[in-house]
Amino acid sequence: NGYAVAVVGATGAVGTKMIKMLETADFPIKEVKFLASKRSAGKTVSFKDQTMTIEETTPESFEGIDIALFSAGGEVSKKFAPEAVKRGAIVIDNTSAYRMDPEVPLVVPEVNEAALKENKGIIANPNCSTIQMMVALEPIRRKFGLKRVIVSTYQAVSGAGNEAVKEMNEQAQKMLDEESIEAAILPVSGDKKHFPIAFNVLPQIDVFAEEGYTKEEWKMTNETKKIMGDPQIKVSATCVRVPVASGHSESIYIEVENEEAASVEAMRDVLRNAPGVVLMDDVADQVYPTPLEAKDKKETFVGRIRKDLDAKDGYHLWVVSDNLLKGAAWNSVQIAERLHHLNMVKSEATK
Ligand code: A2P
Ligand code: 11C
Repeated sequence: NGYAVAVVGATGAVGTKMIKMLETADFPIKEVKFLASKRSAGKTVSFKDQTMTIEETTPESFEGIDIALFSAGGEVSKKFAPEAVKRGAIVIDNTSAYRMDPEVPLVVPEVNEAALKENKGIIANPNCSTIQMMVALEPIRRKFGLKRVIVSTYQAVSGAGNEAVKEMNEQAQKMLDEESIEAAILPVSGDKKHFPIAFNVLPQIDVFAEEGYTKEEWKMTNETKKIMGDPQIKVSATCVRVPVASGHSESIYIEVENEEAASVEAMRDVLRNAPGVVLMDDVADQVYPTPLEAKDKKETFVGRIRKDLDAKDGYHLWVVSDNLLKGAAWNSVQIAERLHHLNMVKSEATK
């Protein structure tokens, strides 16, 4: 008894973490299927105490699957997610393929779990940098109202995939050895130019789009409005890649609606009791979150809460989370857990 679960992109940076998160998921699993491209077919991965063989993704891969987790790029999701839905699976998609589709809920369970009920077979997992910002800001929005967000990110290289992390490590070693280095992937594999990330900082994540903002920056703007259900919230982002393997950090400036009720202490109280948040904020004792400390943790860590020096309604926060976990694999598996508890996964008996 239990669900048949497929992971598409099982060899990738996020897919391997999805497999890890499934090992401790709180729903019953009767079968797992780990899918990737033809290149990986035949490779093995371990799941609990079993050795599993990776298979090539085809439409038929989804026969009998109840839950399909996708993280193999938008094109793969566009091609195969409808095939999975057609065969009765519920799809949780970690790519940007369906996020802004009005028919597809975009869900962070701590924020808008109720939106799951509107799904038509596909549920989208937001972008990693958006997710951790939502976990930290939703409790503040509920208590004090939120007018405006200005965010600068310090994003880890694993957000661009395993190959990008390999590129950073090789560049770092070569620079230490005083050898010449090459860049072939970052900032974006598809763009014309590439720059080294080792011992560097790149103010470009994804390609440039309207108004001089990158697609990653537009995701933070548009996804925030959709997840919080408020098109009026003003959000501008500057997304920056830093030479960190995992863990995204964000410096967030907010303006609240109810400035009389808000204070640094009131904000700390709200965040101390907020789901998925760990408050680490005591500068007298140098307590604040860093990406190394957030690694392999499911929570979003918040510190450095302080009032703006000029704006009466303005506050600054520092927010850190493991981009591969809450930013991707854990949020996806958490959605699956919620679907199970809400009785929303069709299993063999109910299809
Ligand atoms: P593969 O290893 O076979 O190329 P990352 O985000 O770390 O770059 O990983 C991308 C993931 O997407 C990998 O698991 C990769 O598998 C998978 N992938 C890439 N192209 C396809 C495809 N055409 N069909 C299925 N999976 C794919
Ligand atoms: C990064 N946020 O850090 C990106 C990765 O839309 O799912 C995730 C891209 C996405 O590069």
